[in-house]
Order: sequence, then C-alpha cells, then structure tokens
Amino acid sequence: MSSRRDFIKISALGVGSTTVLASAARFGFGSPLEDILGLPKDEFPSFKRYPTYCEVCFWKCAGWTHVDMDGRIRKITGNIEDPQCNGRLCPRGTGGVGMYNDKDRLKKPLIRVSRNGEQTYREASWDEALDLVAGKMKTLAKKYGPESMALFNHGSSGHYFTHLLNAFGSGNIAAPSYAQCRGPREVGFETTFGDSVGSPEVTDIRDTRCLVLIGSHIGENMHNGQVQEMSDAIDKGAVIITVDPRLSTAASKSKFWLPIKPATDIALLLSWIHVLIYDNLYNKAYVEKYTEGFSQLKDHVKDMTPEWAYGITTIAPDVIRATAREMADAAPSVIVHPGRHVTWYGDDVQRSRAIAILNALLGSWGQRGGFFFREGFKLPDYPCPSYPTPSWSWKETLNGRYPLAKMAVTNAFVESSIPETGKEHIIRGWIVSGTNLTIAMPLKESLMRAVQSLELLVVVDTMPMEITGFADVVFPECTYLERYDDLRDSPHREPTIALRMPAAEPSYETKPAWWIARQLGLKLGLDAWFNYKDYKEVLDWQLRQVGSSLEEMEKVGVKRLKRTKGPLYIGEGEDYSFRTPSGKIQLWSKELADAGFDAIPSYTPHPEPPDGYYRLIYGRAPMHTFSRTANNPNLVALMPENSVWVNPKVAKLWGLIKDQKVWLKNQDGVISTFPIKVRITERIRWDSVYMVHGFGHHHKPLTNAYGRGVNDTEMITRVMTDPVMGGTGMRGNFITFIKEDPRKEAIS
Ligand SMILES: Nc1nc2c(c(=O)[nH]1)N[C@H]1C(S)=C(S)[C@@H](COP(=O)(O)OP(=O)(O)OC[C@H]3O[C@@H](n4cnc5c(=O)[nH]c(N)nc54)[C@H](O)[C@@H]3O)O[C@H]1N2
Ligand SMILES: Nc1nc2c(c(=O)[nH]1)N[C@H]1C(S)=C(S)[C@@H](COP(=O)(O)OP(=O)(O)OC[C@H]3O[C@@H](n4cnc5c(=O)[nH]c(N)nc54)[C@H](O)[C@@H]3O)O[C@H]1N2
Ligand code: SF4
Ligand SMILES: [Mo]
Repeated sequence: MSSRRDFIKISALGVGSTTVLASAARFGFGSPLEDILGLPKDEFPSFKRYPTYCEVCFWKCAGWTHVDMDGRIRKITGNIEDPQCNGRLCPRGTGGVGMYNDKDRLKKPLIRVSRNGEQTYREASWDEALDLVAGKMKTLAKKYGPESMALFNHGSSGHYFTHLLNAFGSGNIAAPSYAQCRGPREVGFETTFGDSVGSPEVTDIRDTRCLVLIGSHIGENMHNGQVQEMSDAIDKGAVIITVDPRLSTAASKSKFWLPIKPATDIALLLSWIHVLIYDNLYNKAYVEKYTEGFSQLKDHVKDMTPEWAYGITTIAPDVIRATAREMADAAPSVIVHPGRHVTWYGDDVQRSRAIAILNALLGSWGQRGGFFFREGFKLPDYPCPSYPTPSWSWKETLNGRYPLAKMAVTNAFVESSIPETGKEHIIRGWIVSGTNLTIAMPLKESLMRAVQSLELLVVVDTMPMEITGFADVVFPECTYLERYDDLRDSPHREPTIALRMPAAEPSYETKPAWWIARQLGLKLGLDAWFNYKDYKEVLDWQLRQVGSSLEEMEKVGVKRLKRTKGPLYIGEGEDYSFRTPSGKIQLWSKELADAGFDAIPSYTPHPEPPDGYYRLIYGRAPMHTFSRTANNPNLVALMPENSVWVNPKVAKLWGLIKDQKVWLKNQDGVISTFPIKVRITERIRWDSVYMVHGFGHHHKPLTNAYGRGVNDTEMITRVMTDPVMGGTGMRGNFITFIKEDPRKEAIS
C-alpha cells in the first residue's frame, strides 16, 4: 500500500524541485518519483507498470499504474506521450491510488430489506442482485414500457449502461455534467459558431497572448493540460485578465484582476463589446468575412458604455477600456475563456453567448492562440443489432420547455419521476452510475420526492456515497485501476487513443461496469447486444479495425495519430463555412430569436443579498474532485475539510475569528448540517462568501469525509433555471452566520 508519507513526499518534492517543472509547479504539480529523485529507473526493478487513464476527473490524463512485486498498486504516473497531461498528473491523479486503497469502499452487492420494520441492507451474491434488478426492469417494461427506465451517469461507466438501456428500448439518459455544468456554454457557442467547446476545451492556451478568465479558475480547476498551457503562456509573457469576485489562484497570477460584483458579468461583457466596436478595436477583416448581424450588435450595445457597466459591476471604466485594449492588442491570439461549470444565474446561455460574441469580434475562433479545430479518432462500434426505437424520449420530459437543450436535462427527469406532477411520460426506475446526485443536483426536495416515488433505484458506485443510501440495490464497481474500460478517444489538436487496463484484480467482490451491464443484458434476453465474454474482445476488435491491437496498446498506453481532417486554424483570408444555418458566425442569433429568446444578450439584474446575508459562491480545490475524492485517504491528508472565506470587514462586523466554527443559514431558513471553519481573507469581496464544493458529507460509512465542512448543495435551495436549455443556476443563494450550535438552542 502507498503510505501517506510516500505521498506527501511526492508532492512536497514536486514543488520547485526541478527546473523542468518550475512553471507547472506554480500550480502544485507533482512529477514521477524517479525524475524528482534523479534515480535510475531500475531502482525499482520489481515494479511492473500498466497503462491507464485517470478517472479522478474527466480530463482523463493517460498514465501508468505501478505495481510492486507483491502485486500491490503503489503509485500512478503520467504518460509522457499523452498530449492531455504531457507525462504529469495533478495531485488528484497522483492521489488516485487512494481510491483503490480506501477501506470504506463498497465491497459486495447490497439489497434493501426490511427487518423488524426497519429498512436495512443485506449483502447478496451478484447473481441474486442482478436477478432482482433484471426482474424489476422486466416488470416495469411490461407495465409502463421500457422508456420508464432512465439512467443518470458521469464517467466511464455511463457508456455500458447507456448501451444496456438503448438495447432495452429507452433513450432516457442524463448527466449532471450537462444541466449542472457545461450545457449553457455548449448552447451559447453552438448558436454563435455552430460548434461546441467540448472536452478537452479547444482553447489554444499554449500559444495565446491574452487569456481572459470569466470566473473560470484554472489552477484550482486543475484540468491538467489547460493548467500546464496557462503556466507556459505566463512564462512566454501572455497577459492574463481574471474576472472573479474572489482573488483566485489564476487572479493572483494575472496582470488584471477585476473583482466583479457577482451576477453582473453580462454587463461587463457588453461594455467590452461596446469598447471594441466604438473604439474601433475589433478585427474588421474577420468580422466582415465571417460574421453576420454586426449592425444589430452595434446598435444594441450603443449605450452600454464602461460608465454604464461601472454602475452595475463596480469595475472602473478605465479598467474596462484598458483590458479591452489588451485583448485587441493580442488579437487574434486571444481567448475569452468559455469556462466550464457555467450554470450560475439562469441567464447562462446568454452570458456564454456574450463571451462567444466577444471572441468573434476579436477574431479568435479558428486562430492560433485563440480556438483551434479539434480532431478525434472515431473507433468503429463493436457489431451488434440496431437499437429498438423508443416510443418517447427525453425530449418529451421537457414538455415544450428548454427548446435548445441538446441533451437530456437531469432536473426534467427528476420532475418526470414524480407521478403527482401529472406528466404524460413518467419515469419509474433509475440506474445511477458514477454520479452522487444528492450532492451534484440542487433542489433536494424534488429529488427526494422523485426518489421516494420510484419503483426501482439501482446505484452503481465504488463508494458508499449518499446516493447509495437510497438504492434498492447497490452494485459495487471496482476502481478504474482494476478494470478495462473503453478506449479514450477524446479529440484534441491531434487525435489520440489511450488504454485503461487493470493493474490488479478487482478487490473484494467488486466488478467492472461493463460486466454488470452485460450480466443485466443477458438476464434481460438482450444477448445479441452483448456478444462477447470479456471487454478485452471488444477493445481488441476495435483496435484491429484501425491497424493496432490490444497487445500493442498494453505496451504503449497512448497512441498518437495524424490529423486527416484539415488544419488546426483557418488560413489567412481563407473562405470558411461555419456550421451555423447560414455558414456565418451569428452575432445576432436567428435560432434564439425563432425560439423566442433574445437574439443578442442583454443584462438583467439579479436579486441582491438581503441585509446581513452574503452571496454563496463556490468552486474547486486543486486536491479534490467534487465529492468523489472527499473520502480518499491520500487527498484527505492534503485537505480534510472546506472553509468559508469571509472578508475581514464582514468578520469584524460579526466578531468572527480565524478558524472559528460557524453554521450557515440560507435565505429560506435552511441551516447547514455541520459547522464550517472561518477563513478571514481580503481575497473575497465583502458581499460574498466562498467555499469549495464537495464537502459536508452526512453518510457515516464515509469515515474520512463524514461531518467535515459544509455541503454547498445543501444551502442551494433557490435555483434559477435557464429557459433556453434548462441549466440550474445555483449562485442566487444568500447565507448568514450562526455562531452557536443551532441544535443546542433548539434543545434548551
Ligand atoms: N453545489 C454544487 N453542485 C454542483 C457543482 C458545484 O460546484 N456545486 N458542480 C457541478 C458539476 S461542474 C458537475 S460536472 C457535477 C458532477 O457531479 P457528479 O457527477 O455527481 O460528480 P461526483 O461528485 O464526482 O460524483 C461521482 C460519483 O461517482 C462515484 N465514482 C467514482 N469513481 C467511480 C467509478 O469508477 N465507477 C462508478 N460507478 N462510480 C464512481 C463517486 O463515488 C461519486 O459517488 O456536479 C455539479 N453540481
Ligand atoms: N481540482 C478540481 N478541478 C476540477 C474539478 C474538480 O472537482 N476539482 N472539476 C472539473 C469540472 S467538472 C468543472 S465543470 C470545472 C469547473 O471549473 P470552472 O469552470 O473554472 O468553475 P466555475 O464554477 O465556473 O468557477 C468558479 C469560480 O467562479 C467564481 N465566481 C463565482 N461567482 C462569480 C460571478 O458571478 N462572476 C464571476 N466572474 N466569477 C464568479 C468563483 O469565485 C470561483 O473562483 O472544474 C474542473 N476541474
Ligand atoms: S487532471 Fe488530474 S484528476 Fe483530472 S484526469 Fe488529469 S490527473 Fe486525473
Ligand atoms: Mo463539471
């Protein structure tokens, strides 16, 4: 087992200990132990290594799992051939061994039973648990049709259960990574450029001369390749402009930090557009050749001067002008970053549109140092019959709302799972895999009503996370270090494929998701869709179609391929047709207008915190991924709990002192289950408080995570839903402090 000491040694040495790593270490990167210590590679002659790609977050860095002579997984390092990580993992990726070692892992299938009138779980054999689920799925299909089954997923396991449900006759598949994360951004960019930003993002940070971050907190948001590229760009003299009510790590490396009043970004963006147009700073050749709707845009922003925006955003007019000029000076090698988690205030598609429009005026889409054209490698699908056509799909759960949603909306599924809402199409059973819905989704009340209404709830997870406590049946998946999974084929500057293979046998009685889905498929009579015994057969078949093999990939882990679909950028003056209805970039969007929305973004004010309350904003910490790492012993050692960031002015007003524990209460009277430590810092505006998402677990089996800090989701009871695509804006909640234990008061 990797001990805590080993791990801490790795990260401590990783900071600034080698010149090669100097810049990446700025953001806390570790590096292969051998490199840091300068040891010959055969210092660990008994270590074997197996290729993998990381599952600690969805950047999916490719790496190697190292196993000692006793077959124990000891460490994970990056694969130097992988353009998504360049041989370096972030602290979470290095700490991934903790997911394997976690003593609280799910170990056996569990079935909910009633004992002496009380519900509990009992351990079951795989066969019994699978039979139970398949039997219930058959009953639901007979009673209500196969469409009554839905899947909520995130991560690698999603594909196998998607395949299962598609073969079963349901297309009802949703992920919080859309309506609670990047959905509005994809719609905002698609309606402008005809293309989404995707993952990894198509931002050409490597060669940029100016990077503008609107909230997006790269450096705490540790998406590996992006962080490395940003660090290199800083070394090459790129100007960083960060707009954030909090002095984020990125803001601290920036030439300009704009501590904006939260919820007012659209006003700033419109005033930047105003300056670019009315000060003649925009890229005229690009705009003339590739865009349409310029004159409407010009009219629209006529009065949206920096002076106008100052009154709304608190950012001084000269700063707005100076930063607009920096962008124009760097254009087209400039990126106004689209962000990733963008479900903030319910007008998020429009904010993303404003960001896209700004990029269009600067001419950065399709340009070096702006946005590149990605290319992926499409692996052929393993042969199977075509899927049956469902009689209704996720679109029907929208009931005519969210017309531009391109994927299922989790919150609409939740509503459709509550029969009393009187919907025509009702969902009766869920499979939940790789997503801890109770922490990922706001609106706990409707989530709980849905959970109580379901006739079947199956959870597939590696850990006893909160959502598992609601399941009828829990299937324990083995960790990513113990299994084969689909080849990673995410598009990037060059296409690559990466393999994940097991470095050890699955611990306890855990199984890979592909196996679980296949067993259910066989029990449901869907054999034709699962025509293999081992997923290795699927991978080898796919690889052989493209001139490789599993044997080759097991040696190299990553294979880089040549681009075949054209260059990374648009050539100078080249004709180019965007994938919009007219082939031009839409500064004025017909698609939005036709659907009844603003064709050009406008600023609308949002509610302000009442007296004595502060806006709750949240984000990431470099050493954790949402709630998925909250119990990981290696990462808990680095950061055991979150704290609430409070401005000194506010701390003084409330008489708060450093590290004091307080409870939080929100505008609807909801009080946090646990207290949280106060961090007093000038790095946050006085009107807001900040905390890292993913803490405050209330599930006791999570022995490292239980009761540590506050769960931000618990405090988010007001949600502003984006009418364009259904994203749940979560930053309109206000909290105040309670200094004494509120439960004690209630008792006395
Ligand atoms: N309040 C609030 N809500 C948010 C956010 C926020 O910042 N604040 N962020 C939003 C964003 S950006 C996103 S993308 C979503 C993410 O939300 P989720 O998709 O729910 O992400 P995680 O919290 O990582 O939950 C992942 C679950 O997967 C399990 N898991 C880990 N590895 C495996 C595996 O190999 N197999 C299986 N089957 N399960 C595994 C974990 O134990 C955990 O239960 O949350 C969104 N919700
Ligand atoms: N270490 C780590 N890295 C991660 C993840 C993780 O869990 N851990 N998750 C990954 C995922 S799935 C996602 S989606 C991304 C999310 O990462 P980002 O897209 O970077 O996250 P955001 O939530 O948009 O940004 C959070 C920042 O927004 C600021 N902010 C809050 N309100 C406002 C506002 O009104 N205006 C402005 N301008 N700023 C505001 C906060 O102070 C904070 O610094 O991170 C990814 N990377
Ligand atoms: S960024 Fe870190 S956690 Fe995410 S995939 Fe890469 S190494 Fe893993
Ligand atoms: Mo996300």
